[in-house]
Amino acid sequence: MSSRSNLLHLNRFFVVLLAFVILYGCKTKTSTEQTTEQAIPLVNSPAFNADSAYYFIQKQVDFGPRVPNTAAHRQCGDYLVSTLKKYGLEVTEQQFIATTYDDKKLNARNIIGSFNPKATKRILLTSHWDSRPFADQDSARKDQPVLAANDGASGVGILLEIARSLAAASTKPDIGVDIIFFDAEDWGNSEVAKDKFSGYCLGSQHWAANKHISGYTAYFGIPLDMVGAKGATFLKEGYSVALAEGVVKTVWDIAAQLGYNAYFIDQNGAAITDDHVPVNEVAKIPMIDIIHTNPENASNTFFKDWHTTHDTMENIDPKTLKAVGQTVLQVLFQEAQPEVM
Ligand code: AHN
Ligand code: ZN
Repeated sequence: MSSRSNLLHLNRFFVVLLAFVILYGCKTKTSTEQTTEQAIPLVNSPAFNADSAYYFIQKQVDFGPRVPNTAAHRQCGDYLVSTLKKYGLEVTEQQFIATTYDDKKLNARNIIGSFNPKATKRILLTSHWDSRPFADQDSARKDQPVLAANDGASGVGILLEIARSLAAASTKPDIGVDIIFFDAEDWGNSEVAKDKFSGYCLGSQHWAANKHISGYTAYFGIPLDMVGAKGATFLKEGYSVALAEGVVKTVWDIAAQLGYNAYFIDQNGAAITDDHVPVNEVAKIPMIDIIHTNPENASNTFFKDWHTTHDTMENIDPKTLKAVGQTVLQVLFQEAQPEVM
């Protein structure tokens, strides 16, 4: 070997050594960052009362299916308005006529309750409160309405309990919270309806185009959809990850820190057309969906009794309500903290 090639080899040795030092340096830095991240302290938040949330679900189900243009729907809507008022939230009712994919006109009502209405930093929490008019996934009674204990009432029940618990908190979080119960979410039909939402999400589409306060915005938003089934799994929903990945990470990290990682699965799931999509696209508010979906190889996309007459109270598990309710409550109290840089 010539002395010139020896020199080259020596150079190469130093290049490799340098690369190793840099890589090792970076790796150490990464693991330090991860350690710091896990150490973000959870601030005190009230204990979420899952039995109370369960009671709020039962109350809705007791009206019967809350199908638009029925007495049960009107009565349940009135109950939601009076309950939000009872807990001191400022309530706005947004009445509108929704046109369904099969050209029916619905007397629809979005119900909005605001906690701390003057605060500038606001979090938007939503659920749909209507029941599906037809149990098309049922093996037998396909034209019956759905009782919608999970697909509707569960999210509303958790949000009513969050309203109650904000009102009762000894130290109120210094943040604004808007709870919207969207109407007419579930009159969809992905086989027949030709529009981009397959007939779903009529209330959220209306609100996104006609916000209850002009110029309204929020730091971010979260709908809760089918959040009460036993053993529910919440995968990271596709549109949420595409449109608001940082919010997904915040929420799933907090859930994991609270010990709810068996519910909030660290895995990407299907993209679901839901109330967060119009709010993201039209109202331009980053919004993620907490929705029960199963891994792609499972036999159902959603919970077992989805859009059947078996979507009843028997499937509602207070343990699931606790995991979701405590996580969302913790998110609110975390966001109320002043930023530490
Ligand atoms: C679709 O099936 C396309 N979206 C489901 C939205 C939904 C229905 N959420 C509750 N029920
Ligand atoms: Zn549904």
